[in-house]
Amino acid sequence: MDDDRVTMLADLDKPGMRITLCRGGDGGHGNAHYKTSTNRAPRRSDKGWPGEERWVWLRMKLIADAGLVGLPNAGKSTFLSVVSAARPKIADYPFTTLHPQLGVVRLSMTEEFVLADIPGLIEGAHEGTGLGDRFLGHVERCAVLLHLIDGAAGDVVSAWRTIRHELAAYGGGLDEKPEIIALNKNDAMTPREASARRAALQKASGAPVVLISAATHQGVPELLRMMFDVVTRAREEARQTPDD
Ligand SMILES: Nc1nc2c(ncn2[C@@H]2O[C@H](COP(=O)(O)OP(=O)(O)OP(=O)(O)O)[C@@H](O)[C@H]2O)c(=O)[nH]1
Ligand SMILES: [Mg+2]
Repeated sequence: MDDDRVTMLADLDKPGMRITLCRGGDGGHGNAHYKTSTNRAPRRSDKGWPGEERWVWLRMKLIADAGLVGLPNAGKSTFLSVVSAARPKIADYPFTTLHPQLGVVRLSMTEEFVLADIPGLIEGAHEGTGLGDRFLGHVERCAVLLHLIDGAAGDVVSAWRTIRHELAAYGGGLDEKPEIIALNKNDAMTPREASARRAALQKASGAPVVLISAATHQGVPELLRMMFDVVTRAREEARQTPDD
């Protein structure tokens, strides 16, 4: 970004991309440059001219294939720790995760994708409540969002709506990204609670809801397969769209 923090100068989103932001100066010529057969010890030298200077703002966006979103305590970091070798901090209080974390999910020898875990969002995050929404930039480049909902924490529909609202308020196309909704902590719900909450969520979202338990791994392999399918499709589309 330019000094105004609004104008984008470049988006370096592919490996190896380069841009020139400032031209270097000219070091000038030393006296050896002016040496001739008749003037073998010239007194002349030139100073050259200075290089360009400017202020720019660098903003990092993690490049992950899939991103985890949800309220604090939904089990995002637990999920990441179960499906990858990443070892994020996990605890039963909100805002355990303070920084985004990446993990590589390996489904087979040839199938893998990168998953990003970000701090939890709460209502008003787009206005700075909680840790705010500044970490959402790290899931802007994801092909799919996994929206985790704590099934054991009461009103699952309002939990889902709160996050959807924050995604929309953040902008950046986050609310148009493919979303997979997973109701987590199945092990902590009675079967009756689980099916009622799942049905309510499906009705509210108009989309299928996967029932999982990050703790017992129940439903997790199937969910990873669903995520990988979306990632694969996005990769194929990216390959077919030539860069301009
Ligand atoms: N019973 C049960 N507990 C779970 C499950 N998944 C996570 N938990 C617990 O839920 C609590 C929160 O888990 P985290 O993974 O830290 O949640 P988070 O979404 O990363 O939370 P923040 O980083 O604060 O946004 C921890 O005590 C976990 O042990 C699950 O499937 N079943
Ligand atoms: Mg966490």
